[in-house]
Amino acid sequence: DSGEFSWERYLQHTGMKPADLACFKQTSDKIPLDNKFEVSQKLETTDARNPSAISVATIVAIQGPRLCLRLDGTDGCNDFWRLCDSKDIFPLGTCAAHGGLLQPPLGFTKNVSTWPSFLQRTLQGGHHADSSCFLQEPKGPDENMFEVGMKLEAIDRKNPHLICPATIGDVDGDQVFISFDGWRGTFDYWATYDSRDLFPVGWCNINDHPIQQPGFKGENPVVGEKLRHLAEQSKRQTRSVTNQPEPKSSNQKDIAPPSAPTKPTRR
Ligand code: MLZ
Repeated sequence: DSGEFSWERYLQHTGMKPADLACFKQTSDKIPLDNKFEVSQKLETTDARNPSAISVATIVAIQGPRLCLRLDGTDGCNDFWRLCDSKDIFPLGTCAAHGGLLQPPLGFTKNVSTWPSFLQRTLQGGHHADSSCFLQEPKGPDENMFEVGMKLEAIDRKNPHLICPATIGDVDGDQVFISFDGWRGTFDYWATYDSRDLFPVGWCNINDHPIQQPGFKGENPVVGEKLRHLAEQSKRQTRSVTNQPEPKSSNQKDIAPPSAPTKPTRR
């Protein structure tokens, strides 16, 4: 159940600070991105698994400013997400206008020799996303300003439809280690500081995109101590004010601590 996560309470409970908007290659944490795309529209995109090739894709789902794309001629096992202000999506015709050829995608389900006729048919069917839908990608910061311990929202690359609360676990040059709160390292990864997969705290809320609850696994020793203290404190206050039995553990959901900051290994 992702609807009830509150950054405000969570930051208060954990005593940790969000990374500033200036750290991110995202436009705003106050103004939503204007996603004018619609499901079933077609566009050109770099193939997520073969980034040197440009192919035709159809928008199969939309979540806030994010588009779920399926390369035409593939079976839907390799759908991928792009922001509506991604530099990797283009109006149909862009490739040809630059003298390029649209490539058959990895995982093309038909014989490659049929690609030219398939392409012709696919371009005739369906409606094309108008060029006015495509937004300029933000410039992003010139240098890595993230610091260990800063909170953010990040795409779970193993479940790329999900955006989850995370913490900067390590910084190494232009790389940041994204550690998902409460998942004991299972989903953590290194990213460049200007990755489009990283968002400032509050981005999901402002952009009408669901955000996941932190997990319940693992424990950060420092933050954990602080959490226990806060939890004890609020329990005592609740009991002395209301003289009621201990609050139910549902409160604890908001204060799942981040996973242990074990030194990550780079892959
Ligand atoms: N269904 C999965 C989702 C985990 C998502 C974690 N994101 C950091 C699970 O429960 O394992």
